[in-house]
Amino acid sequence: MLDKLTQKVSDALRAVAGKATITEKNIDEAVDAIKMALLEADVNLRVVRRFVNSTIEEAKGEKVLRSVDPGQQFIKIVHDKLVSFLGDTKQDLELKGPDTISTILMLGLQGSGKTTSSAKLALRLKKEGRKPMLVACDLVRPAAMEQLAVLGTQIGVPVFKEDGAKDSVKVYRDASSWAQKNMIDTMIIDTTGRLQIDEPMMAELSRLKDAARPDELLLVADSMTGQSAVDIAKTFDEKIGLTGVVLTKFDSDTRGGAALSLKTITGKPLKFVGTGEKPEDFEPFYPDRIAGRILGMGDVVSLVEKAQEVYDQKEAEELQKKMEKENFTLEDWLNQLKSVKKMGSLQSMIDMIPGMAGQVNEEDIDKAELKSQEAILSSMTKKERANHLIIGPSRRSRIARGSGTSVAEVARLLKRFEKMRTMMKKMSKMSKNPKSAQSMMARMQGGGFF
Ligand SMILES: Nc1nc2c(ncn2[C@@H]2O[C@H](COP(=O)(O)OP(=O)(O)O)[C@@H](O)[C@H]2O)c(=O)[nH]1
Ligand SMILES: [Mg+2]
Repeated sequence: MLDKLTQKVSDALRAVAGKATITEKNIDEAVDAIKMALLEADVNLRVVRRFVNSTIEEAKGEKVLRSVDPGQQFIKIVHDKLVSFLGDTKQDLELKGPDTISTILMLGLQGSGKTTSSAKLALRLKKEGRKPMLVACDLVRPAAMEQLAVLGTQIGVPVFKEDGAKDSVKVYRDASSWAQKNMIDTMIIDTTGRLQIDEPMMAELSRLKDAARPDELLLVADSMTGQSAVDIAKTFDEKIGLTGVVLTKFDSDTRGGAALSLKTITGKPLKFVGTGEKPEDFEPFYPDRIAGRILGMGDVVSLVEKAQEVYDQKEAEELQKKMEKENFTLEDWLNQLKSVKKMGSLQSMIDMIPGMAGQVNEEDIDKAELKSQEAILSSMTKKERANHLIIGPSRRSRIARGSGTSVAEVARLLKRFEKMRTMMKKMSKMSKNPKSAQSMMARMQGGGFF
């Protein structure tokens, strides 16, 4: 994902990263290299220009050139610019509450990934506790209805289709009454696409939009098509109106031109990315995470800074020693859980770790699980936390009762703890530096070890 772009941008940044002083010339050179990288990535020219001008202006300000660590400051500026071009923050769907039916219209050209994305979105909403249904309004190709039906069965979401139907508005209306009878709260409508934008398609989609009055109009666009994805989004927005974009095949997009240009050119947020062919391969679009990935270095510095607010250096060193000696205890684990909570969202932690950004989503981390872990650990006595080996069956059942969990959960936590200790030992051998030990800890937290 975005490999080519990352390579070029991180090369450019590396040239200034460690410098004790940087000159205007250094900045010009770095910005120039990034500009070339963006152009090669098929980023829209207007976007590139804007990026270059604003970065240079800010980077040449007093703050950077005179700062203690100008290289880092410069990287931060580039990072923040990228985030802003990618759309600043994650944009959620705006759906109604579960007592009213929300409607999502999926639009896009043939082959862009509409049908696949409809199913992916349905699966995601289902996991969030909604009751979605899929509506087959691509009436042009009979195979399209069948494809949706197969996907629906696969993910356990009902699919409404009318074989031989000619009018998508009628299909929508029938689906809508079926939805009401069946306590559905979200209708996801898969629509007709053509190889190219044409009037009949737009007219049909317009009619469907007027009938369905959707809460979300999502354009599904193929990221591999670069600028043409952006042009298509622009046209759809002008003709039909969009609330957001789903960028598919992001797994194969090495360049990132569409992702970087979309928001600036169309004004519409990227809401999701498709990252593979399976129904699970679908993620919300996090601008900061993507920016971090493009920079290719993870924001180790701010991770450390953030961690530093909570941990003082001594504590970190002690922790490191403990990890080395393998006497990391349950007590330490509990402290760790508490301090991660203090540090803010897990996601922001995960995203700052090099190599982890984008690989672990906060959604993948079971927050309830973290809570129950904390409950279990808190229900132990200090003595038990200092030495987990004394926790036999009767202690286990007392802890389970005290924490409102089960003996099996307590046993699982202890097992995990053993595994963690082994992992930690390995990791601490890899790095003798307490700061990186902290990031390892966070990494394990993100990786579901805690
Ligand atoms: N690698 C990858 N393939 C995708 C993704 N989304 C869709 N596809 C594939 O793209 C092709 C077209 O998808 P489809 O949903 O049928 O497109 P539609 O014509 O717009 O409905 C299929 O082979 C999908 O498996 C994605 O995010 N990543
Ligand atoms: Mg389709």
